[in-house]
Parts: sequence; C-alpha cells; structure tokens
Amino acid sequence: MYFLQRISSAARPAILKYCAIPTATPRINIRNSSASSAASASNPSARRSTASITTNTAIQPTMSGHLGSATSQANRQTSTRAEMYTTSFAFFEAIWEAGITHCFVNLGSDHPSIIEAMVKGQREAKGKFPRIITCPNEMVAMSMADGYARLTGKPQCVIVHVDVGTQGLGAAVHNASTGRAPVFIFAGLSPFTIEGEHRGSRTEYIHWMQDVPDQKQIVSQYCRFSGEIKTGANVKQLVNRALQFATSDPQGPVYLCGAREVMETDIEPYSLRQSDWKPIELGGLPLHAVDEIADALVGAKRPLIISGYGGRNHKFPGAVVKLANKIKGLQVLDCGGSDLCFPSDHLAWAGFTFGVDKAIELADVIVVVDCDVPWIPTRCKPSKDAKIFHIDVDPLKQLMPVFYIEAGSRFRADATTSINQINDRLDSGDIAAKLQTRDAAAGEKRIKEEYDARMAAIDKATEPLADGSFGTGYLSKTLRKMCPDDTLWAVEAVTNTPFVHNNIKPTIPGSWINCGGGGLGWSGGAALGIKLASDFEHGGSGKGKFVVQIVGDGTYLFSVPGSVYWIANRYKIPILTIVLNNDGWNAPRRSLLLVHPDGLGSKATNEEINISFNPTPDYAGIAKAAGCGEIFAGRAATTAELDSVLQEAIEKVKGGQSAVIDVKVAPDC
Ligand SMILES: Cc1ncc(C[n+]2csc(CCOP(=O)(O)OP(=O)(O)O)c2C)c(N)n1
Ligand SMILES: [Mg+2]
Repeated sequence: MYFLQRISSAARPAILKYCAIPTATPRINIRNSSASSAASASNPSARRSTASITTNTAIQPTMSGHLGSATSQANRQTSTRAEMYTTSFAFFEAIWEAGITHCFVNLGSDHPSIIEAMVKGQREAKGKFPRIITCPNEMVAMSMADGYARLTGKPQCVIVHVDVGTQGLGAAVHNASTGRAPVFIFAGLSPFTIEGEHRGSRTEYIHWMQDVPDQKQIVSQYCRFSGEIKTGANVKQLVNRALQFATSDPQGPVYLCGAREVMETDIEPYSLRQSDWKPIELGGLPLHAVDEIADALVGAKRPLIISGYGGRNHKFPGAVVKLANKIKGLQVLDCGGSDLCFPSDHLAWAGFTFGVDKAIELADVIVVVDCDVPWIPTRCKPSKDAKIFHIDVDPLKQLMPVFYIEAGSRFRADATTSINQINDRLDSGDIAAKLQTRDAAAGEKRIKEEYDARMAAIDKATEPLADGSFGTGYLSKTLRKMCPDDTLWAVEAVTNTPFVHNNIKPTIPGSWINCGGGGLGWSGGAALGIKLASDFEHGGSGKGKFVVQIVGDGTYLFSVPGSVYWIANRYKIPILTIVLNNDGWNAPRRSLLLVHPDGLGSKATNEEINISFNPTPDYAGIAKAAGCGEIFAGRAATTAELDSVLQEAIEKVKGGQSAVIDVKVAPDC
C-alpha cells in the first residue's frame, strides 16, 4: 500500500491492472477535478484520492485555455476521440493556417499530444495537415527546414524533444541565424507536475532529468524570438507572433516551447484572421540618401557594390544588373552570405570573396548592401578617401558584440527597394544629366579588361595536372558542363568555396545557395530541404530542379550523413552529393598560417597538426549503408574517372535515386 501511495496517479491504473482490480470507464470533469486538484495542493492524501474519483467522470470540453486536470492512464486511452481538440491540435492548425506545409520531426516523451494531434490531423485534415518528415537527427531536421526556406522564403516547422533535442539542433541554429533563414522550431518541455495533477503529468524517469531551468536559453541568442506556450488559449497568437519575427527582416529562426500538460489541454476551437499576421515590411532609403548615393556612384571612378545577403530576395540581382547597366564601370563583389547576389556572366561581376579583394582597396565609392563582412581590415581595407555607404536590414549587427565599418552614412532599409530607388533616381533630373556626361566607354572598357583577365585566370587554374588529377576548379567546371543549366547548388565547400563559385559561374537568382554560417554540416540537410521545396513548388516528387550539394570532406562528416541518406531514401528526395576529398581539414592550416606564417606548424605535416583524415573514410559507402543500399556510390581521382562516374550519377539522380561521389581534389586549384 505504501508503494501505491507513492507512485503518481497517472501510473496507478496500469499497476491496478496488473493487480487484476477492474477499472471503470475513465472520465474527467475539469472544473471538479481542478477544484479537487487545488484542494489537494495543500493536502497530499486528498490529491492521491483524485485519481480514483476521476475514473467515473466523462471527458468534458474544458474551459478554453484551462489545463486539463487529474487523469489516469486509462483516461489518456480515450483521448483519441475525434472531437478532442487540444493545444497541440490548435498548434498544428495554426501552423497550416499560416502556410507551413512541412514538419521535420524528432519525437520524444514530451510529444504524446503532438503525436495524437498528428494522427488526428493526418486523418481528418487531409490536404491541409503539414507533411511530416521523420528526421533521425535534429541538425539535419533544422538544416532541411533552413534549405527549404532559403529557396522559397517560406518558413517550415521543426519539432524536437525538450532540452536534449534543442541541443541536438546544434550549429544549424547558428546557420539559420547567420544565413537569415526563417525557421520555426517547437520543443516540448518536461511535465511540471509529478503526481498526475494534469493530463500529461510526469510518467517517466527521464522527465526529472530533462527538466531544466530555462530551456529556451539554449538557443535564444540565435533566435529572432523565443517564448513559451503557457496556455492553449493563445497558442495560435504565439505561433503567429513567432512566425512574424521569423519572416520579418532580418529573417531567422524562432523557438517556442510548451510543457506537456499545456500541450495536452483540451481547449475550445478558435481561429485567427490570418491576414492580421503578415511580416513587418521594411521601407527604402530616405530621399536625401537616394540623392547622395546616386550622385556619388555617378561621380565615382571605381564604384563598387559589396553584398552578402542581397540575393536572399531573388529580385535583387536583377535590380543591381540594371544599376550596373546604367553606371558603366560599376563592379559588384559577392560575399556569399547565402544566395547569389550578382550573375557571373555580367561584366560588372567582380567575383566571389570572403572580404579580401583588390577591388575593395581600389574603389573610390563603396556601397555595402546587406553584408556582414564586406572586408577583413587585417588583410584588406578600402582606401582612406573612399566614400562608403552602408545599407542593411540590420546595419547595427545587433547580434554581434563587435562590428563597425567606416561608413560615412548607414541606413536600415530593404536592399532591393534601395537599389530600385537609386535606379529610378538616375532616370531624371540633375543626376540623370550628370550621368550623361560620364565617360561610360572608359568605365566599360576597364571592367571588361578586368573581367576578361579574371576569367582567364580562373580558366588557367582549372587545368588538370599532368598525372590526370585535378582540383576543385576543374571539378566544378565539369559539373557545370554536365548538370542541367538550372541546377540548384547547395554549397559548403569551406576553403574551396571560391573555386566552386568561380567555376560553377552561377547566373540564375536563387540557384546558388551557400551556407554562409560557420556551423559545419548544413549542406546535407539543406540540399534535401532545397530539393523537397523545389519538387513541392513544382507540383510534386520528381518535378523540381536538379540539386547538387558540394561539400568538404570534413564538413560531410559534420552533416550527419547517416541521417541525411536515410531520409533521402525513405522520402525519395534525390540529390547529388560531391565530397571534396582533400584529406581532411584544410581550413585550420589556413587559419594557423594567417597568424603564425613561419610558426612550427607551418612546416609540420597534416598528421602532426591533427587535420588529416588518413585513413580515408569511405564517404560514399557511409551514405549507401544509411540509404539501405539505395544510394549510388562512386569515386573519382582522375579526369577520366570523373567524366564517367558523374555521367552515371547524374542519370541516377534524374531517375530518383540519390548519389554520393567521393572526388579526390588537388590543393589550391
Ligand atoms: C561545427 C563546427 N566545428 C568545427 C568548425 C571549425 N572548422 C572550420 S573549417 C573546418 C574544416 C572543414 O574541413 P573540410 O570540410 O574538409 O574543408 P577544407 O578545410 O578541407 O576546405 C573546421 C573543423 C566549424 N566551423 N564548425
Ligand atoms: Mg577537406
């Protein structure tokens, strides 16, 4: 008896069953049991008796937003009744009403009501209920939602398990934050009652372990908003508030958590007017700034635009092309924050850089547009006399403890709107007249010469070596030749990124997506998310564009390939993965040399500085095993091998199967 009194009331019916004591049909009367629950708070023995009282009361609709009360195991068995409408169900209704079509889930003991709601929704709300994708790893789940959002601008939902699942999101939260990708994350909280006071009260050992003081603090410094669902009464408002933050500039991840009891609560169905929850729209430049910038660009000898995130809006590259066509001699540097910012087939394309480029030092007018790191002062600085403007959705870089650039003026404004304003300003009045007097031919001649020289240097660097081996440049050039013209590229090539960009030579807005963040392992999940999105947006499986992931060998291992290729096979999401096999981590050596160019490590072997992956893992084999043998696995180390294995892999991917090719690449080319 002592034992029975100690256990939670939620667990008791199961034990009673083992004792062969018949149980009655379970019922809950919320008001009565709330009252008894309150009474029991000061009287433990009264609380213990609550469970036996509730076994004979029917489940009633509850007062909106009030917690469901004391219940039993048997009570919960009745909870699949069709009319049951819980906070969890309202949560799902809120997300599909807001336009979310996919949930990437990794489930746990915080999710019984989420699972109930999923089953109910999948059965009763066909066509509306989001598609659920089971993700065996949280970072992959988050990266899939990130990739989906980067391509489409549409946030999707990631559901993870309490504190540990939140930690499992890992570096993917950083990537979505720095890559300005809107992602909606939900995690359950461990139950906060332990004696069966409410439906959802603790039933498992682990509920004590996973109860942490402030779960959302794990990710909140990366999130545009983090909060807790404290009642079902306003769950839809909270979901929409979070989504409003996620989709307002600067876009990024948001995080909501909710305790098991709260998510279990029966509430009155309700709906919101969705049109009241649109994202905040950012305006353009003030008129004086439009004048100043347009005037400075027209008067410049070497005008330069540097952008990292402008391309997140696929209309941005076109707007900048228009500007470059008006101001002959303007050049554009792309810092690869995320999407392609400027097409490589335009003479104004000054290439791809991570903050170090001659064009920065030579420019006399620089407009930095939506960019976190336009230059790295220890390695490259604009001239002291350069006139610098900074236009950004987040010019203060509110999440960065240290940031400044020596800009004469800075504006919080939408990038595309700002460029369009400058374009319009060049069409009339005094500035248009000044533009007419400008020596356009000289400007065009100069950038053509520079463009041609850049292209020639890029081409030269791609030449294969005498023994038939080759570098990332040659590989990328070959990929560009063999893959469809409108291929979508998910790039996480680390030290090889410029070789990839310069040789893929992307031109189509939205077709080139670079991780941009520093949390290695994005591109596996992201490529899946991009492909899923492309198929979905084009009408279903197999209808979307061809998707290629280009990833460093070290980064491939960070991307949790065991999960990535299980998902690829399970959900038939075909992607082509190219692993840049350069014997492990090159980046730490680069970092070392920048600080200690002549240090001990500068002459040490890769083994000695602990960056070598020798013996080489079977990268493609890992994927094949995870994908139940259904992943095409290949290898190439010479130009001849590359052509044939790529041909075969591309056909496989077009046929619906994913492929991973381990490509041995020579350094620095
Ligand atoms: C999650 C995470 N862990 C560690 C690092 C540090 N880091 C930066 S680059 C790099 C090596 C990447 O290796 P690989 O993908 O092979 O690219 P390579 O350096 O060879 O170009 C490491 C370990 C990081 N950025 N993110
Ligand atoms: Mg490597």
